[in-house]
Amino acid sequence: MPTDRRSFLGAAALLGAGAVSRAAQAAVPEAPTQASPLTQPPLEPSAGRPYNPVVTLNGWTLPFRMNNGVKEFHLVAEPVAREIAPGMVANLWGYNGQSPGPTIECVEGDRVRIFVTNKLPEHTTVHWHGLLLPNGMDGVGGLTQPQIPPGKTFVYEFTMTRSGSFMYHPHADEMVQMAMGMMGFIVVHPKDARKMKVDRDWCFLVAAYDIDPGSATPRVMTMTDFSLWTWNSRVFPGIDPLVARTGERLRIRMGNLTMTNHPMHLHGAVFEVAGTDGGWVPKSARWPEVTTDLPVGAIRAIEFNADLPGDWAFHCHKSHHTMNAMGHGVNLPVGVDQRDMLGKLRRLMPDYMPMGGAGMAEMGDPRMSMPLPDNTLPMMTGQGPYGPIEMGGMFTVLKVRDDLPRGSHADPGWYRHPPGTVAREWTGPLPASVEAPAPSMPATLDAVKPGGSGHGGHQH
Ligand SMILES: [Cu+2]
Repeated sequence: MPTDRRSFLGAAALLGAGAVSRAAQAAVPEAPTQASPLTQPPLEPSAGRPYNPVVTLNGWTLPFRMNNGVKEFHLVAEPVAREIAPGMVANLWGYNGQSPGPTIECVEGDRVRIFVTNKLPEHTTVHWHGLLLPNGMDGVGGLTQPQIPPGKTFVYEFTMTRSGSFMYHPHADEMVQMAMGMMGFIVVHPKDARKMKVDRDWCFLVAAYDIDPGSATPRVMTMTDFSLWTWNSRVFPGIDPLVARTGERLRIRMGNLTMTNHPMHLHGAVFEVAGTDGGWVPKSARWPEVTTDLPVGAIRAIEFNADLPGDWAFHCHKSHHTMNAMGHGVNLPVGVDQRDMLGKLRRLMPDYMPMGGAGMAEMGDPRMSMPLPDNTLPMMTGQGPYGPIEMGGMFTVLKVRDDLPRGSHADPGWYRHPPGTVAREWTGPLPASVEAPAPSMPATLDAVKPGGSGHGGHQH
């Protein structure tokens, strides 16, 4: 019987991404699902060549089974309920219980067979972004295969020809299916475990959702004005910290499936882009960075040494991407003294709370918290050891510690700064303010307007 199964699977694979018959269903591997939105411990390889497994930020890795030397995986495309951060759950589409789907992890040279069951209300496919594979396995609906109808299982089979960082997502009704959260990471480790070796290796995908406060389903037609900027479908303070031990070599692999770029900025370390979805970057072609742009539809794998202990911010540098559900139509009354209006407004709206006259920092203070609609998140939030962090969206903390147990991924809590090393109020004398000397340039300049009658050729 097992021989029959194996030979049938071989035949199914030769047919390409074809529907699996009922006889083959019996041989389809289990499709584990994940209930937790928290970062799961790395999945040590159960068979095949050894590797140092990745940690999927607020995610998990899909277990595989060996079948005659082929690594078999089973993805189930389905509607999921994803906790974006404590206090908000979104109705998304994903794989195996979560959005993003589980990370698929294997080794250069591995033969893989990936079963995809469609439990969505519409057809789908899976495209393996960045992998070099036979054209019929590329997962572009209509072009390289028929779409996978609801209720059907297709099988993809190919060889992982190169190591690196890749991703999977549908190539069928893409605008809807990616806006709903269908995506996952693929990590292919080098055959030689000594090559590109790091001590810790994280991965995540960047996605944007437009979910109205009080609702739970993304508006899939949105093109630019998203309300939630997520890493692995999580926002700060729901994004777990990245934990490392001083002296370790670290890698963070980031993929962008939003419709805009993200300048990713890391404090407390200098990194190099060591890989893209095109492969590893030769050492001679790298340069030092503290911010790197993560373009649309691309992956950047950054590497650095954790030299400095501390709690180091790691975030997108677009300040609107480190905010949660914003009302972009709100007028920010910086510089407006609202005190004299207060009496008049309170007569109309007894609960009216004037905010923003001195900036918006007070919105990060939980004592100033206003009632929010159900199932939404404060725009600026998070409490640190010294007060409100006033962030949201694409923000987390790299926690580097001298005393972290080797291999531990547990959150060590806030950094304890050595005495005398924290910025503090200056209580000594201050110099009297002096006026800067006036510039020596003439106060007025005679400007000559270009153009005029001599430029008859220009029509405006
Ligand atoms: Cu961004």
